[in-house]
Amino acid sequence: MRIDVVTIFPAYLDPLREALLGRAVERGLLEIAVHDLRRWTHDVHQAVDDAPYGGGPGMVMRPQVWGEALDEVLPAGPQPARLVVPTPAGRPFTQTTARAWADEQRLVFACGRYEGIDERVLLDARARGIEVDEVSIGDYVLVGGEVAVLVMVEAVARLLPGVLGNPRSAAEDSFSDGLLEGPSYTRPETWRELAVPDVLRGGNHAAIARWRRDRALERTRDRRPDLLDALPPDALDAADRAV
Ligand code: 6GU
Repeated sequence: MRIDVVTIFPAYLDPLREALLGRAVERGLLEIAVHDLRRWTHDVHQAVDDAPYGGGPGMVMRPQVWGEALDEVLPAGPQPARLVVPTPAGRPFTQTTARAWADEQRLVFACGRYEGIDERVLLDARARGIEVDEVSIGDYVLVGGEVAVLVMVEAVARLLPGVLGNPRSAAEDSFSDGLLEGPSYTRPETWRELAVPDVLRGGNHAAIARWRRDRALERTRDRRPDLLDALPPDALDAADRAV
């Protein structure tokens, strides 16, 4: 997969070169290019924003600059990229979104600052056949899209083949079965007088699976009852319902 990010703060995306993602880039599993939006300005002040039509607070990012940037960064032709625009006014980004994007060849992220990007930039991209997703990473407001891009790229990249050491980590994590993951333990058996649950130390794999499922159900009911309500009707069996 290739990922392009256009931003006025390229250094904000430096963490994409660290740790798991950095290793994925080094191993050629993922290609990341970060572009400074100001490259596509023409005036001495390298202005990227202007006052909003209709008045109001804040500034809007100018269409000409974004238009030229996307003309260059979005590949034209047979294998189109998906354009992602992070915004608190977007559709929710979820694990389902991450899984869908992990199948793409190319993702281009357009980071807005201020009050957002002139709407015509997105209309123009869509008119040229590009799929545009405006997405939010949660119900709070960030200063710009950069941190949201870090979140989304990490969520997508760990799903790419070979990025995680053990593919079961992605297959079995929270949300894969619609539930939150329960607690985990490692050695020592007792720490500060707290013991690891007995069932995890016995070798009864069916009992361990049942215990984990029960803890996941309890935790989901406590912290995210909305997830239980959203499960398909056949997701819980009689044993699950007894928890
Ligand atoms: Cl994707 N962008 C910004 N600027 N703020 C957000 C967000 C995105 N998601 C939640 N808040």
